[in-house]
Amino acid sequence: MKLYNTKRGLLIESEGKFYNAATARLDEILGGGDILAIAREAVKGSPVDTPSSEELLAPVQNQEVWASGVTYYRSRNARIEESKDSGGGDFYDRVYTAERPELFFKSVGSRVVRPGGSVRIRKDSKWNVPEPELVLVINSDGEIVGLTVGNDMSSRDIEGENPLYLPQAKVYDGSCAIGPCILILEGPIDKNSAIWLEIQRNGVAAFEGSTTLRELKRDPKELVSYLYREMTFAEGAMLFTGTGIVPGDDFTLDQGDKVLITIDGIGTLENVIA
Ligand code: DO4
Ligand code: MG
Repeated sequence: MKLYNTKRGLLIESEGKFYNAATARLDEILGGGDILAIAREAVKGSPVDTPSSEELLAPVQNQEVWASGVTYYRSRNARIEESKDSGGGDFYDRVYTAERPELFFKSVGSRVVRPGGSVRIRKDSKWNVPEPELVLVINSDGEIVGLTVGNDMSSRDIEGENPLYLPQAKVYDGSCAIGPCILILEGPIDKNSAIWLEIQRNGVAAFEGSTTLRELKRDPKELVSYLYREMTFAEGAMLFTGTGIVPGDDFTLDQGDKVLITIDGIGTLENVIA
């Protein structure tokens, strides 16, 4: 079952049909509710109209959005390459092999871009990529109760100039998109799931790549345990798990590019570069 946040409120999708969720707020569901029980109850009702793409909102309310970094070998290598002139590369190898993961703050819920909305490139950056990532939906008890798709927009030139510039490379208006829905977990995460990235320019594929969750070096539960180690999240949290797909060093995003990120079993997050 999947949960959609829409202009009509929360909807549950089951076997292609949509149902109203009795509890209207994700904050309540992730802050002490039982997402699976709420979904099971919802599908006992009568089906409602399928939401149009214009009705979709990002499946996040007051949750903080955090991100993990350098959790795939491809990400380690790309960062080492982009920071070779600043001497920052060693940091990335060290965090890739360290016990403690890299975690950074990405967005407040209100800044997250909706599915179909526009993500942005910073005006003071010349080298930009989308980062297609599995996003963990975590309740206030630190349990992973769902999965969604995220785009961790990143300015590679700013990040490569100095590792201390990471927050500026990663956190700005329009840098974080999540959606289209939350896959409600009813069992373990399927490590065979693939993540696909397609970037279209003028309607033609300018970049295509894929990876699978088998390439993710860290256990999602381990990432969550570090995030929740010294912080409470009364309304739950969202945690990006890192990117395993980075376009070649000669690629940068352009205005008007369309970014499509698909994760098996969840769906496709589509955004245009403003
Ligand atoms: O360390 C820099 C950011 C890493 C990141 O966002 C990723 O690996 O996905
Ligand atoms: Mg990332």
